[in-house]
Amino acid sequence: MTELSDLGVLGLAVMGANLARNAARKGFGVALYNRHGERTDKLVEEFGHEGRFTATKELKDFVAALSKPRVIIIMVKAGKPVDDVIDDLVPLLEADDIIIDGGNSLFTDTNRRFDALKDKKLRFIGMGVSGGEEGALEGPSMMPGGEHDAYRRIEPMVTKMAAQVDGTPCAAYIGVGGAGHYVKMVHNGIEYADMQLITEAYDLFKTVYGLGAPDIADIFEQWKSSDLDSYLIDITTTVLRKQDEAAGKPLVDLIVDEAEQKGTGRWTARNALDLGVPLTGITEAVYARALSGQRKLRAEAEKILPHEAPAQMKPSQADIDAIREALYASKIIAYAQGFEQMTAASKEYGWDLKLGEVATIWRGGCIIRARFLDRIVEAYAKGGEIPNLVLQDYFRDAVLKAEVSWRKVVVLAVQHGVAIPAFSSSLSYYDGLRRSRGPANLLQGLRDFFGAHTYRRLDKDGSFHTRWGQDGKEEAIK
Ligand code: NBP
Repeated sequence: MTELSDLGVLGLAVMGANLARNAARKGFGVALYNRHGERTDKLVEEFGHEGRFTATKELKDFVAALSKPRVIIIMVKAGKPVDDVIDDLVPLLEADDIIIDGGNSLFTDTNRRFDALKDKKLRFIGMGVSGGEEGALEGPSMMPGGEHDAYRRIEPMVTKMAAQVDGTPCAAYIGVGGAGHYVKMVHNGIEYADMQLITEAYDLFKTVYGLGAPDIADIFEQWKSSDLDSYLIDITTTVLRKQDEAAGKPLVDLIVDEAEQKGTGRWTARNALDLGVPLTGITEAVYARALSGQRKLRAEAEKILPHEAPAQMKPSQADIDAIREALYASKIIAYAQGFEQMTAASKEYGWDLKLGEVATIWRGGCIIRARFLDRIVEAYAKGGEIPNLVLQDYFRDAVLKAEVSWRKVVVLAVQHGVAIPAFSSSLSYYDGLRRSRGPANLLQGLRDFFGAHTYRRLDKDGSFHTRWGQDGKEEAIK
């Protein structure tokens, strides 16, 4: 009789196949199943020598190949496929078996599945997995949410499979229900902002200074030894350097300028609206992708609304440094907003998120891994509530240091007609944040004028309404 497997992986496209290989390489026996069996065959054919795999073609054989209580990771397309797979699995499972959804599911779907499976005495873990194809194989960042004792059972496996930074695994229990998928969603939102900021810096070098991709790659290379050092900055240099040999041009110049999105950025922005958290950086990044998708409209608009190309000059080192500082300050804002959103969500949904641990497990394996995350870990290690990271010493000093450059770069872009929604909205947010008295007093007056919505006063307690269109007298509202 073949030995039972420690783990089942269902769904063997890029992520599932690589997670299965990761687990097998770490010594776990892995049962494999995919709806279309060809993927299973291919995996075993190419990588079967890497560990102890049990390939199955029927779901009942897959379940029977697992030691009890069973642990199954499903890695299928988010949405209905996850529900379909769970519906097929449930009749074959027994009390206390664990289903882990490792895909990018919407956290509210995870909450729903968690409750439904709890009623059936099954354990459900919604686990965010970040790191893409390579991370899944070499060690991703893993964000599991569900019942804590269910997590305890998978902890030895998950912490072994995860990336390790300074001996610490990039996996930690996040919270009940959909907490793990929520944190992964915000991770992806931050990833949207990070990438948008990189493309805005690229556009400034390209459009204002007329640099070609290889020269811009050299600048990003320089930045790898700065506070900006991160996986995304690193791969930016590689993408910019890639030549299309046949065309004799940088590949990036041949790629269509339409960004696609699978939804996690949009979900993050939508949830921030629900929570009332100002999430300008990530939201602008989502809108920028939407505008990029209107390619035909943009081509039409360019003809009707022509813009003179800026006179291009070579950037000085000071110009390059200014863009780096503007990028860094805007990045701080995007992270501060994302962490503020998780703080609000933790209260709203009763999760008790440990944000220092979240920053810790994002230091390796995941797409936003960066030197910068150590600073966030340090800020949370001091203890106490952090209403906004920008007010913490390190980040305050960094934005203050960058402020002059940040303004200069935003002005430069505006003067030259280069769209920099993430740079400029981050600066506007910063300017709004650091003023104890903003202009919403007028807004409240207007709301009271047309809708009798009332306002509060600085000099008196209570709510008030002015009879603007009648006798102009103010009345106190009980
Ligand atoms: P995909 O998201 O492309 O999904 C393909 C897999 O889903 C295949 O195994 C496919 O089976 C299976 N599937 C579908 Br589609 N409908 C199914 C159904 N009704 N029943 C059973 N299986 C079904 O795969 P992926 O890119 O590996 O991503 C998997 C998950 O991980 C997704 O949620 C994704 O968002 C998330 N994720 C992806 C990345 C990344 O870098 N790609 C990173 C982090 C997280 P088939 O072969 O039979 O069609």
